[in-house]
Amino acid sequence: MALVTADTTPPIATREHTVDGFTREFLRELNFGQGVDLTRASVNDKYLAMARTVRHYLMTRWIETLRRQAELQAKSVAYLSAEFLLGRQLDNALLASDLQDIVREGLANLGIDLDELREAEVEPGLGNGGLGRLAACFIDSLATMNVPSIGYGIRYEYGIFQQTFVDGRQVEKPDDWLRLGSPWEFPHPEAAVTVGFGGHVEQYQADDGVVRRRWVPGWSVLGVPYNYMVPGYAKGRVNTLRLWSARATHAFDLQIFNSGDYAEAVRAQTFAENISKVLYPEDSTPQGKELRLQQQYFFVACSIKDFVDQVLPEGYDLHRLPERIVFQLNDTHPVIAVPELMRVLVDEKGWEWDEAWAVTKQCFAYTCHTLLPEALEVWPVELLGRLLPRHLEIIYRINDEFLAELRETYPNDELRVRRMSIIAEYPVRAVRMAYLATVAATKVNGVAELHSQLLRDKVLDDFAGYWPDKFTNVTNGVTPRRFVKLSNPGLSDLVTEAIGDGWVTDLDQLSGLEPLADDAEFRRRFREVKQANKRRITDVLAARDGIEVHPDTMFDVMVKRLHEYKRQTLKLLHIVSLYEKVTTGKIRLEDVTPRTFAFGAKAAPGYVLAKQIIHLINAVGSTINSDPALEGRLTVAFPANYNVTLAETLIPAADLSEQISLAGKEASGTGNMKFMLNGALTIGTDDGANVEIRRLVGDENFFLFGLTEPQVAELVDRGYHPSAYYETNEDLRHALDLIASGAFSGGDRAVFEPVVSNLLNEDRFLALADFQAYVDAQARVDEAYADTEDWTRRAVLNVARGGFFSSDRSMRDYIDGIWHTHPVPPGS
Ligand code: HBZ
Repeated sequence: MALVTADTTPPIATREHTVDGFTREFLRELNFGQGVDLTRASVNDKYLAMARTVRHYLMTRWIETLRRQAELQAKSVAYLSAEFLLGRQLDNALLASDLQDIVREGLANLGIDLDELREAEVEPGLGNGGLGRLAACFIDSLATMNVPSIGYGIRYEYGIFQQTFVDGRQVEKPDDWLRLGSPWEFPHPEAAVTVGFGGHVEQYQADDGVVRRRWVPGWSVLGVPYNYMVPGYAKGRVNTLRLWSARATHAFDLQIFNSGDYAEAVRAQTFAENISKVLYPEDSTPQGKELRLQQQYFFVACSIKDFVDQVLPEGYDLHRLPERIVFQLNDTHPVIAVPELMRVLVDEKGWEWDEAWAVTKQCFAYTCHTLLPEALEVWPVELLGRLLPRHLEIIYRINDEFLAELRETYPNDELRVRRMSIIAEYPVRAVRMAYLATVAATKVNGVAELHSQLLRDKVLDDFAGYWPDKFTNVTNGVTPRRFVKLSNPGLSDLVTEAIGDGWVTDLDQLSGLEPLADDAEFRRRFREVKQANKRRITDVLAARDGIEVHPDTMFDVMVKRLHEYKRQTLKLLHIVSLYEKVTTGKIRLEDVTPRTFAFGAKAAPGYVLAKQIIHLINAVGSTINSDPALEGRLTVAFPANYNVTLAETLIPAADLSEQISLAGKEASGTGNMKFMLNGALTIGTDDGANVEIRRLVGDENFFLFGLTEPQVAELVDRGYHPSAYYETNEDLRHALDLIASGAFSGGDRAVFEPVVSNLLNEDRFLALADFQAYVDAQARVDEAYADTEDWTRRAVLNVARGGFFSSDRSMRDYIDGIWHTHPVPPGS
């Protein structure tokens, strides 16, 4: 990007920060941008015009940020992520530009309700879950903290699928999020870059007489950058998120056009554009795999080229690259960036291998987000070699040199050397992307203390033994702007009234609330806020899903992707057991704490068992919800299509946060942090960041249950037999029998047989083993909830002690321990 220097800086147009100023700009956008007048404008017209007006107000800061960065060339972070689960943009932009009141008033003067326009925004769902949302929180924090950074990812034309329920079963619909236009993006087709695929590698004699190798791609595509503003809170930087969209290259078209086959040329275009067409909601279909690797290479190749050719000043000495950039790899999805940078340096710039490797290995850091062996990416050599032949060669060489180095350290341990090979030999020869990332990175981090420990001790233990200093932890965090300030205005105002507004950018200040936990008046107002949030979600669920819930019940919420390891079935078994006991008169309805059991969960479309579990939750829900005796006492609410927007109203209404994964399986969790910061108490296992939540909030304010990770390991070693729990636990048996009897499927015993038999015979994640402990913990929840004042006190303490979980703190940890970058405010 060519940017002018300070001396020749032309003035940047500024906007008048007043109601009149806004109104003028808005009407101008409506008339000249949308081509309509106010009387004929649709809601979408008004939304688009308003969004464009609001972004104008951020423009000065954005341009200024870019100008300063071009001038100073400060070290930056490039956050490489295949997913950015942004959520709606408008509220965040209003907050960042301090326009909330002005816009509301300006629109109201024109007879327009801001809230109606807010509802018109379709959220960009460019991510699956925690990993993608984390990336969005991190770029928010980096901008707010004035850290020079750029996010690089993919502009999927279709984001995470829209979930609907048909007779209780999940049915996926394409997420056509761009249909009504996207006012937040800035396309730059003129800055498109070309990315090659396939072809072969050839040897040639370079001008200096040296024999070199180079890649001759078989086909190529264009990557068109779309820039998004990432506005920091208050007066911070406006950083950039650059998402790449794939187009056919002209050369590609032309070749086929020249052959006279028009239809083929159009097909080729579609073929190229397929690359950024859709976000993979899973990774289980083999024919989908190749496209996924194409996506991965596409966006990292575009990003590296962009950084080297466009962001760096002309003539920049790439030997100094590590002084200027660190590429943070968000899981293994962008790891192909490592051989790509090597290829650029060695093949394109003509560097010696050693020289290139020395620089490359200073430029990357790697974050791992999983512990599940099946989630660790491996790419068959056959596929990688076909799509990226030169990269495969480079990976082989990296591996050869790495193994040679290992053999020097472990001359008598060939087994260990082979275990650590980047290339797996079984079941097919394949590249282990996590190993490649670990070999190349300066640092490897897990996302919560326990996770990082287990990475060191189990998943990457050989590597941790070899490079003990490479491994570190950065516990995840969430942005308090979106997940408290914006999503919970009632709580925000109460907190600000009590301790001032410094907490929004310094979340540790929440500790100032601690004494107020003992203040009856503060507790009363805190409860009032929670109650108002419950009424708000009650209205949303009625309007959005036709679900009726009762705001005066305990809101017990479990929202996350549907996975066996997360154990939605455990919560379901508790509900079924309660239902069974109430309907058979074993317990009296009056003795049951009135609860709303809320679920939100999407299942990967190919994950059969997960989809059956969704069906079962809906079936149990419809039975319970249609029993008039239970009205207002027990309700199951499972709104379809849980997404960031729904999270923003559901989480602030929660009393109880369900974080019940099998210990040792959830890397961190970030929903758990959002609930805590919104004053919910957690029922949870000793897993992921729950461990740190419990330590901070105190044992007495956390409902812990279940096996610990070492106990799980031991039980599995001994041989786990779920049916033994069924046989010895009467409540569990009754619950499972009730499901198996067809009570929730109109008498049809076959429908949920696979779920029941999986639990009885397999139960990979030990739900039955933890059932009784979970039920006991729920009894402690009931008892605690009965004491309203004390419950509120604990809820306040959750907020007061949650400051650690700000993504600003996570960013501080990355900066200090991994990136070594420095803040640069836009106007400094
Ligand atoms: O990343 C999640 C972890 O499960 C969760 O514990 C953690 O808090 C969060 C942030 O660190 N992992 C994911 O969300 N993973 C994915 O979404 C994913 C997407 C595509 C894949 C593999 C995983 O190919």
